[in-house]
Amino acid sequence: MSQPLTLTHWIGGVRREGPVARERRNPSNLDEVVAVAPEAAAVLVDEAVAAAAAAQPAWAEASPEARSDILDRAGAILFEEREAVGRLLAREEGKTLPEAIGEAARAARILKFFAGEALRRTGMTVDSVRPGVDAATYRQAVGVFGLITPWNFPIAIPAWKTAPALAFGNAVVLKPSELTPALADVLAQVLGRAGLPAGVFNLVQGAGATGAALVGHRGVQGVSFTGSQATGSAIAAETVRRQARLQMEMGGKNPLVVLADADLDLAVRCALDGAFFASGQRCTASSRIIVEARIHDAFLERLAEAMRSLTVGDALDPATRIGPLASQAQYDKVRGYLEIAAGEGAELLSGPEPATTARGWFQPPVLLAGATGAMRTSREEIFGPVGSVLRASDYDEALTLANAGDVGLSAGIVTDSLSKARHFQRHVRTGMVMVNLATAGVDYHVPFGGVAGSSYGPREQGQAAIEFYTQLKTAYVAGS
Ligand code: UN1
Repeated sequence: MSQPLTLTHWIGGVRREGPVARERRNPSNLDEVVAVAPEAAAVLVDEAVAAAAAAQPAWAEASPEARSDILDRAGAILFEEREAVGRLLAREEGKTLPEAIGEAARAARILKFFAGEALRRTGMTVDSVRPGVDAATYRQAVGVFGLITPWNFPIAIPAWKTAPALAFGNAVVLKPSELTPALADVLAQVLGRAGLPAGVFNLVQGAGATGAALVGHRGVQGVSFTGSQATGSAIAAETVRRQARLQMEMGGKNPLVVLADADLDLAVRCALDGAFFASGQRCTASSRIIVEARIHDAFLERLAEAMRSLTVGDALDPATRIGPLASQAQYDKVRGYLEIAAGEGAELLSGPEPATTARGWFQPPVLLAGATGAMRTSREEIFGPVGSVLRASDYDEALTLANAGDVGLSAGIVTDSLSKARHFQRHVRTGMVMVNLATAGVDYHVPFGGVAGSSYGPREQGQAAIEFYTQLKTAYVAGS
């Protein structure tokens, strides 16, 4: 067992302590304290925003090459140290070690991708309708961004919001989830070691009140948030009131459609990955598995059998395929939904009991067989290793079921039919669609986001990130 980390805020390049100490325990072993983090009061948020505002103009005026080099170095450092960072991530959040190392590597690659994007802050020239006049657009930095990030991707999501903000000349104040302070601290350290000027990136640790102080701060020109719909609504009200930019991602209820002509082994792999890996704690998780009636029973049997072979246990144990849930709140929520499912008439098929005696938030994977679209567990995000299995008489009904509900992040279809795959791709109501792939596990260099209640504002990641993190200026020049 390692010694607990004593964490701080980072303001203006300096470690700052805070009065409240919050313990974060390892969800695989509640006897282990991973980190102790402070809580930023509003006055510290003020200081962080002031530090960001002071540092931002020089950062925006720096050569894009300087911004690119720093992000590239940060990516290289993080990639080099991905195993140690992944270990810490597994202990702090509960992802299995390969998943955790994968996330650290992904965060590194995001930093490197945006190192390239820093050199591509392009505009366009337009023929003015007036002779003798040139018209052009420029992209400029916006100012200070407040970033509010969740615990389920504790370094990848902070990286994918921070990297484009910095690449395009903005400064950042990050408020990570209070459940994963140590991974946010890793990002702060890596950026500092890469040579980021003091104040360009600031970190305030804390829970909801710290986030609210940041979102409501008049010195913050834009807010990017990933988390729950309830918090998202409150953030939207506040940012619209003071006309700040806003980008939000608030989860999904993602369907994976399995058609009768599917390669069933592939379909089982997609369903296992989508529904259960990362303990189902992904906004892109396949929480609704919609199966064509002709193969429903055969598929369910194979899926249940494969699920029973997934070892549930300590995130650091190499045999583990499903780590713990991240917290007691998450555990209680998932258990509550399992009771609701039983009450609504679903049949609960459970995976193996945990292969450990340690105290942790272990939840075996569960399939909810005989689920219908009307059940709460088919409509509400559970955020745990739980997959509802719904029967559809044919493709058309499967598509109708897939499109039910008021969110639309990711969707998948497993089929050998090109025409049905193409139809699904065009008609499913989501921001991301996967053919013969799981709904979760996205690339780091293409746009990410959903429709309806899943997302708000411009897309995150890839080349689309420039929309949110820059503002356009249109210039007219008359000459002779
Ligand atoms: C993925 O599926 O690879 O919070 C990423 C989440 C998403 C990220 C999912 N914003 O789960």
